Amino acid sequence: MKLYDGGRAPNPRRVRVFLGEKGVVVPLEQVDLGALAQKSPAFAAINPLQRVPALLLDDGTVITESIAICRYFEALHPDPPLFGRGALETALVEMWNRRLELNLLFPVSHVFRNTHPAMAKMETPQVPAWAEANKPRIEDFVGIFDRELANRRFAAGDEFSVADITGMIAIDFMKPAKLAVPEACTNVRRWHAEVSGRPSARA
Ligand SMILES: N[C@@H](CCC(=O)N[C@@H](CS)C(=O)NCC(=O)O)C(=O)O
Repeated sequence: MKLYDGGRAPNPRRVRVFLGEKGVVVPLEQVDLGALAQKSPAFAAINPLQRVPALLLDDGTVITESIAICRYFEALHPDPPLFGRGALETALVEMWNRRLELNLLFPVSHVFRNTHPAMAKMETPQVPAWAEANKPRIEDFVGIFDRELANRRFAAGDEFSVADITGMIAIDFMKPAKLAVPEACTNVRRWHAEVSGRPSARA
């Protein structure tokens, strides 16, 4: 088994943090995104979408999509449960993970990819107007999330879950995208400080 990793990029980090929470060690192979190694014929043969992370199993099966990879390890190593326990908790974790992906991680990624000069070769064409269009959406969602966090410790409830990993990484990714959590969003700030203080977050 081998995990194709991408250094500081947010999606591979989601998987590394998840593995850290599980205490599972998987051999990593770095794909140098800066050198566009993801576009090489060798890596495109592994993932035709030319994105990381990608998990190569011993029988040659390749799993891509960060959450699909996390689900694979969740099934192999159920403790601690990071996708929830029981029908309701599982649904709420799924809901919040999806909300944090669609309304935070992806929009922040759109801002970064469409404005940062280093992304010009990956995001073709860069559309600065699309970055601008996403900024108010991010601010709106951070406000909604802040109000939600007034009533609970973690993104989906009282237990840490994969939704916290997605959310924490999305907030971290705001920095290179030149975005910031408003000062007034004290619940998001409290939650982010707690989640990013976990040892797994160093991944
Ligand atoms: N939906 C995929 C997204 C993967 C993705 O976009 N990975 C980025 C790094 S965070 C990448 O490989 N980018 C390379 C490129 O855009 O050429 C997932 O959840 O894993």
